[in-house]
This record gives sequence, C-alpha cells and structure tokens, in this order.
Amino acid sequence: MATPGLSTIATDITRLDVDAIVNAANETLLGGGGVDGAIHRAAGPGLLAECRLLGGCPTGEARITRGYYLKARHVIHTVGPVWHGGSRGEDELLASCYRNSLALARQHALTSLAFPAISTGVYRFPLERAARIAVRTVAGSCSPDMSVIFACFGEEALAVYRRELAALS
Ligand code: AR6
Repeated sequence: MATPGLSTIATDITRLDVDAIVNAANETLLGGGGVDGAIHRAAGPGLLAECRLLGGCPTGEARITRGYYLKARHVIHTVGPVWHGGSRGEDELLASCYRNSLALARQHALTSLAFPAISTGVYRFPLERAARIAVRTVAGSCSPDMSVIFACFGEEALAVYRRELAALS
C-alpha cells in the first residue's frame, strides 16, 4: 500500500488543479525549455514579470509566485542540480529542492502540491535515482495534511515512481 498523501500520475503538470505546482527552473528564474517552458506558456506573461522581481534562485533552493492563468494557485520554482556523475553533491542538492519546496508550501499554508521529476530532463539526472530521492525525501518531510502528486511525463517515468512509492511501505 502506498503512503497516504503521496500519489503519482502521468500528466502534463500544467493541467493540475492544486494549491501549487513545482517548476524545475534554472538559476535565473526567467524561463527555459521543458517543464519550465510549459509552465510559463500556460501561466502567461504575468508569471515572468513576477519572476523578474525575484532576482534568481540558487541551486537547491525554492521561490514562490502566483499561478496566473494556471489552475494551480501558486508556482514553486526550484532549481535542481545539473548531473555531473554524482560526485558533486547532486543527490543532496536534489533532496534540498524537495525539502525547500515543501517548506515554502507549509509557510503559505498550501496543502496540495505537484512535483515534476526535477533535473531528469535537460539536467540529465538519472531518472530512477532521482525518483528514489524525490519519493523518500517527500515521504520524510511532508506534513500529514499535505497531498503530493508526482506528475510524470510519460508511462516510463510513471512506472519508476510507482515502484518507488510501493517500496516505501
Ligand atoms: N509536465 C510534467 N513533466 C514535464 C513536462 C510537463 N509539461 N514537461 C517536461 N516534463 P526538464 P530539468 C518532465 O528538462 O532537467 C529548463 O530549460 C521531463 O520529462 O524540464 O530540471 C529549465 O529552464 C523531465 O522528466 O527540467 C532549466 O534550464 C522533467 O520534467 C532546465 O530545463 C524535468 O525535465 C532544467 O532541467
């Protein structure tokens, strides 16, 4: 049985009606490709305008904005590590992305949250390793009243996340 509050689905994260979706951004917070591009396209120009006021975000940290035209009320922007083989603190930095995003959600009293597979696209973090860190970090640091969706882009990622969620119990 999966841990209460944690689930995974295959979906475009921009379609989710939750308190906040998490964006896999870069340190400029000024947009990019992948999920970042999709979120900015769906949210509209107000998101970029607010991001410009934030002055960037270091790797492993997180910042919050409104959701604009998204169904999600907020976007939590976090910056995952670029994969360099695993010896440059990538695991810990990735875990920090999840912990800091959850901490921001708590500070803003948000209880429903969706994460993409941070760093596993352009930043090349191996998917299985990233999914294990994601699921274990969220299971260890989310509040009992939070519901967290791991939004997978495709069936392959979904299978990986399902395995990791099943391994928790
Ligand atoms: N919904 C859910 N997941 C998605 C979506 C979507 N609409 N689109 C892509 N993914 P990536 P990163 C998945 O490359 O590796 C950007 O240019 C994708 O399949 O978006 O953290 C930023 O500006 C993959 O599993 O993010 C940064 O420069 C996951 O999202 C850089 O890319 C993350 O892939 C960040 O790279």
